[in-house]
Amino acid sequence: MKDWLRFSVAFWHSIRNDGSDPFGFPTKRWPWDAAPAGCEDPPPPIELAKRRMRAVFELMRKLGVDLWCFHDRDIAPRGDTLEETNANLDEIVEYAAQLQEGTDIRPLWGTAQLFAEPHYMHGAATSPSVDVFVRAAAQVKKAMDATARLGGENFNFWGGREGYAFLPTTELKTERTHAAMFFKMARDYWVKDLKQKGKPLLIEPKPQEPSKHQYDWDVGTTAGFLREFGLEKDFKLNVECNHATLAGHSCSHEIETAVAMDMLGGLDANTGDPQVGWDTDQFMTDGREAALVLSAIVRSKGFAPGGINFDAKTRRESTDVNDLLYAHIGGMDAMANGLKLAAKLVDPDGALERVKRERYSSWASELGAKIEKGKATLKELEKLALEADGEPAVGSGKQELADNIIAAVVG
Ligand code: XLS
Ligand code: NI
Ligand code: NI
Repeated sequence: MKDWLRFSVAFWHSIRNDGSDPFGFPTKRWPWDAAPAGCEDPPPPIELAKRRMRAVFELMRKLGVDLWCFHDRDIAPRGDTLEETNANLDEIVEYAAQLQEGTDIRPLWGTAQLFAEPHYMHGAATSPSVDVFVRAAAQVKKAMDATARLGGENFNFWGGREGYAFLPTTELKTERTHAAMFFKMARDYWVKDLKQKGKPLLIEPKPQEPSKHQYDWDVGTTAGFLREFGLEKDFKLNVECNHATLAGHSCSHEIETAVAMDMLGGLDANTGDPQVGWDTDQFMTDGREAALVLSAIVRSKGFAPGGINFDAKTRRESTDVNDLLYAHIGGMDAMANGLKLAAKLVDPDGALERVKRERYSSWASELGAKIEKGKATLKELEKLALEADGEPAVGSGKQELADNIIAAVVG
């Protein structure tokens, strides 16, 4: 199970989530953010950053999880200049490297936070300002250095503002091309300069939020984009369940699509709320959802060196530090149960696979193989159709039977 369920803790949701939302102030006061006992003033930002780093390592130790994910800006404080910001990041990365020493802990992935600063308001790689593009490139280079230094298994791109807020003033073709050039430079740096070949770069599709439209809308769109610009060999996709539902898909749909295109690189395991229209990033606890998500992953034989990142947060009203433990334990249990059920669902001798095989059984013929190999012609098939008696043979979809089989396994 450990090999299949390569869990990762998200630094931003676990350590930096203060419970604030667009309508409310912070609700959570974490012990690692408070001033130490007997001390009025909070410690200087770099010391606070180290306390937070110790806190995430303590959380990982307690959970028995040895992978973590971070944005450059959640782990280290900004300075007054880019140089100072970089120096802060270097100091924290070295500190994290020390904490990692002698353990199996390493990042599943690092990423650059290219969406929070005011200068990224129009986007980063897709900003109309070339100066902003340059700043974003510098930030990605540094975040890649940090990820490689810590032995990260992947580097992820999630571009919350890489899209548009207002189409009439947007040069869509220009912006998409700029994004592709940005990814090319990042790929070259990761593969050639940092020699990280074999550690896939990831793109995490999301349809919108915070931008009105993101160019990497969903798996299919992003895979098409990568192929359009010849980037499909070096990038894989990090599917996030809540992003799938925002795009009008199920999480299993996104995983199955990525698997079909041989592009599954990882999972941001979370779930949304059917009554709330945004990325609520809740821990996935629904057994059926977990089983279907895991079946898609098992069918694809897993995704190492990718993993399952808990890109999920405790709710605004959950203010105890123990809630973080309950949340991760629940999330891990749901995945573990899901894996057991998935093993039954995908069993080649199991009832569901039998239904599936039966649906496609007519293709297990000489003619089927010929068509699949691209060796048949329309003329030849027309001749066959004219020769055939009556209507073409087509069987029942057996969906009710399949529903019952799934219900019997998943409960
Ligand atoms: C936001 C994304 C983000 C990425 C990392 O919706 O899920 O958390 O995973 O930037
Ligand atoms: Ni995510
Ligand atoms: Ni998200």
